[in-house]
Amino acid sequence: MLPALDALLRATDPAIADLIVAEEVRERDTIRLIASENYASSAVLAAAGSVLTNKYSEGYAGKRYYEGQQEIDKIETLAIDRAKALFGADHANVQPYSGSPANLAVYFAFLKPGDTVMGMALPAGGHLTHGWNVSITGAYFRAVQYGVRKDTQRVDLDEVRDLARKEKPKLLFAGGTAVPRTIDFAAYAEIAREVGAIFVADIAHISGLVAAGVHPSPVPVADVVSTTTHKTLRGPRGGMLMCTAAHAKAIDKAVFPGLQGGPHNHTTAAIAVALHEARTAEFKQYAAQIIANARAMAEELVARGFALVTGGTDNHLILADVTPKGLAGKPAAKALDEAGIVLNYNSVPFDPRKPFDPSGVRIGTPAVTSRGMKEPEMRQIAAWIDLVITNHADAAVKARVAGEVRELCAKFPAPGIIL
Ligand code: DSN
Repeated sequence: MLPALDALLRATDPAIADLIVAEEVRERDTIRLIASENYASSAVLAAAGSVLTNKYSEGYAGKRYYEGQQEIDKIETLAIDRAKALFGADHANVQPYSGSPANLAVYFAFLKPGDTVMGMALPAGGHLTHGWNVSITGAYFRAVQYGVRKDTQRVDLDEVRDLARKEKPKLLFAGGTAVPRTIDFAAYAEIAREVGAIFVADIAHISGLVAAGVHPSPVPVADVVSTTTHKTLRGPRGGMLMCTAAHAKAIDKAVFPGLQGGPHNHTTAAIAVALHEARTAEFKQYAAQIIANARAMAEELVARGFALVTGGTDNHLILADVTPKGLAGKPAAKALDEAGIVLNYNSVPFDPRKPFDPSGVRIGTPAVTSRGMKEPEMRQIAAWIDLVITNHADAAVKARVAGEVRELCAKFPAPGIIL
């Protein structure tokens, strides 16, 4: 935190000030490989921590339910215009509080309870809000789930088409949280068109890659595109919906007043800043490097005997079955955390183990790439992962790796961390 801000906070609440600094130290001194996390820039953090948090503004620019919107209208309009320009969308709504509310608004815009939604099953790499049974989307709607093929561990679009023809969903979701391969949005769009479904591309994980042109964009083919703003896009925690002009009214009405009250204006401003940053040549290089880094890490892990889902990656994430290394995903993640390498345990497709104690770990490169790390560092990190998993019970090995991790981190300053 900036020293002046730290002093202000500390004077009122030293307990929280200490905890924030401790978290900053953790983010500075560890290798963060959680595929959905990143380092927001100081500019994004400044907007997110501003007086905009004070303002209520239910409604949309020019049509609000509270006065005093002179600056808020301009901020939200700027964010919308930047989203439309960056992604080439007809319409953007920047008010969803995050990805799950954004997706819920899509349901509210197009479905009635009991209608059919089709999405990728969570254990195959989908998201809770794509109709998984424990989510409201699986409880209040009739959810049909597709998975991946056992032999390739990839989505079989012929199977998706057959299921869609049989089940006639009103909404078809593509995307997920553990999909290491390029998503063929055009093929999903064709299936949705054939069965009369609204096609929703959830690009939460890959929106930075899409914005930079290093992953095909669903915008030309999807009815609705849903995203978070804090993953590869590197903005604040938030959500965004983009859609064709034909669906603009339904989407806006579903977000407000359908699902949410006042938008979080500090977040809207920070999203606008992130969208501004994402237009730069530097960001395009960053996005390309995320993928180059993931590939380098995947190659090194394969060489070291890890079983990667689909055999590798096309994007920012790797899903590795660690059981061939003699350990399950959860103890592997815990041992790595002790060694300063932070990731999450994750189910792999057809996992014989339970979701709370699965076979795999998920590894993402967005955050380490934001620090400027490149292929040699990825190979080093893969070597540490191997060493720690192989010696997971050895406290000395974990302590030694944690020290080496700190030394590496010191050479690659993290955006937004001021200590
Ligand atoms: N929790 C996010 C992730 O880690 O992928 C998805 O919502």
